[in-house]
Amino acid sequence: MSNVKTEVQGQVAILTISRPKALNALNSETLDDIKAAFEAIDQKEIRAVILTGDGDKSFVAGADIAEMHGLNKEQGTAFGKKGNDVFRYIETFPIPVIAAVNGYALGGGNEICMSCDIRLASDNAVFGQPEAGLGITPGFGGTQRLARIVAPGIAKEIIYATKNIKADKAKEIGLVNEVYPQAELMPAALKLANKIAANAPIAVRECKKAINDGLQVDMDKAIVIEEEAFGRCFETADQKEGMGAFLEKRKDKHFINA
Ligand code: DAK
Repeated sequence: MSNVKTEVQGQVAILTISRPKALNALNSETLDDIKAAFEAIDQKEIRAVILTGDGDKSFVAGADIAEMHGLNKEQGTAFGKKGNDVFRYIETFPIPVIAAVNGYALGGGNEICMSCDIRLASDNAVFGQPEAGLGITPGFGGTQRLARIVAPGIAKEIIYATKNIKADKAKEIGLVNEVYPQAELMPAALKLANKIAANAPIAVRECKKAINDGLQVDMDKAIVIEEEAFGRCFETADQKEGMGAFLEKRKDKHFINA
């Protein structure tokens, strides 16, 4: 049985990591289940994905400490690679992914939400990288993504001092976009996902790729990435539809993902 539940609401897929006995901690099986759940998404129909955790206490309480405890160097490296592959798969998934962080997002939990495009949080969410206190470094991209999302000095304080931060502070430092009362988190995530889904899907995918790829290179190369993405949009029916609707003063637009 999978530790990830998938629900489809219109053009939005909701993936819920569900391993309640360990506060949704990521063991190898759950990492495989997350990858499988993303692979099963119908990329023609679905236009936005929401990733959340089961229950109202924890998004993901980290990588599974019980599983990691007895690993040797080779096994530790293999476990880290498995997690990194899954997280990179999410980061480069063509469709935008919103993390709805509904409680603890510690260690691998913070790292998986940082692989998503946008983070929304409930007011009980707690973010942190406790690894240094466990005798390890963050292993699923935490040292790299946190320092790119928030100021490097803030990332260093969170990682070196294993300083957990609450939702409001996470918003203040730009780690999350918005904070909601627990009951309002999923409605807000769905509202945002539907707003994304209403736009031209190929254009949205091109935006995701251009932003992600452009951040890895210098501005001259980044601008070329954008020019090429912009050009490709003119091969699509959706560009004709989007601009046609404006010129015809039509409110209803029918993007066909082509
Ligand atoms: N792993 C395994 N089990 C966990 C867990 C985790 N990360 N977090 C919680 N659980 C389990 C608890 O053991 C407990 O199980 P039972 O005792 O009931 O069997 C159950 O979930 C409920 O937890 P608590 O009783 O502790 O609940 P509390 O409300 O008292 O506390 C808490 C909630 C989230 C503050 C606490 O559970 C906690 O501190 N959990 C650990 C958080 C943590 O340190 N997470 C970071 C894990 S390290 C790498 C790749 C990846 C990583 C590192 C290296 N390479 C190999 C390169 C990533 C590392 C991490 O993520």
